[in-house]
Amino acid sequence: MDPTIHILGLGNLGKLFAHSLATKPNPPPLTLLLHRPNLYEIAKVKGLKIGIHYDGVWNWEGQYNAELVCMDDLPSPLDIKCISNLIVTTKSHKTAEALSMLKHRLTPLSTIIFIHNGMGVVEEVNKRVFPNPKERPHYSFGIASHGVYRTDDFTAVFAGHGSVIIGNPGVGNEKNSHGSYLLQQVIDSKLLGASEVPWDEFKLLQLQKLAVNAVINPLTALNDCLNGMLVEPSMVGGMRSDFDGLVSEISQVFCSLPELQEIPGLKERFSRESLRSAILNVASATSQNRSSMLQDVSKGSETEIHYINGYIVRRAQELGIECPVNMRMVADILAVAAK
Ligand code: KPL
Repeated sequence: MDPTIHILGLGNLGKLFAHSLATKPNPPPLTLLLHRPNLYEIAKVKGLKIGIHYDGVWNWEGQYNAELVCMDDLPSPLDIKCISNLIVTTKSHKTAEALSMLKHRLTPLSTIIFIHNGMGVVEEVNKRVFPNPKERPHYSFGIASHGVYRTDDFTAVFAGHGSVIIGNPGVGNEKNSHGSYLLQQVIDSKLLGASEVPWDEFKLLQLQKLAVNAVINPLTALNDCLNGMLVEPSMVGGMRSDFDGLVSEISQVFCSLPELQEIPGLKERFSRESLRSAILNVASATSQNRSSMLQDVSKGSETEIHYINGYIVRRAQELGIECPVNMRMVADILAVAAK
């Protein structure tokens, strides 16, 4: 098997993953897949370097062990070798489109780790890119709770140390050995603080992360504040009541999801109190960070709202549950983004 790890998406998390893998002892060969031709040109001229600022130190490791591929310049599919290991860190709304450009290089023997905010992306990838289940690569998933913000195209600040939790779907809680090389490389790169959990537990943690993003991201984007504002006693009244409304709606939806009813402890995990403390813990650990949605809104970029609060609203509608605060967050973020 080709040990090269490809990374698709050189946003904040893509940079952090590239940096973490490239600076581990015995780094794997890395290929960063750039799909913006202007970025590709800059990297070609200046050499590909990724800088991450963390713990008060500017970590600039010089030239990375990476080969650059511009997807716009890809030769015909027959000339291209297959990708065995792929980490996808594109934004939720860009993932299906970006993967469709790599479809001819992915086989059922390839492993993809999807790292993104929100839910509903894989369903879209299956529908648009791999409609035939027999042609699908093996999918694994990662939940990243690190706070990272962009300084320029190739540099970022690692503002809040969180973790990466990996889930690899197997049968029930049995481990699936497919993709173990890629998962191990990620787990071994200490900076990422990555660990694997059983699949049922992963599904709960994925929803918990969705709840974190569904509260922190729109509230910080609409109120133009750092994540830490959510743990401040001075949090303004409107923001506080939206916080409470979101937590209460999300708790009701998650506790009613039919696919989770067999998992023991569901109601306790997604009680209002548990969700509230999980959200406040992340807001406190990433207090100095500007959430990804605030960064998107400030840059005038498309946000991931359809995959975060939008996903919760869609699931609530299927279940006949009212979610007025989540609906308002979707509408308000779309309105701010349209300005
Ligand atoms: O995932 C994040 C995001 O900004 O999207 C958190 C964890 C809230 C960190 O800012």
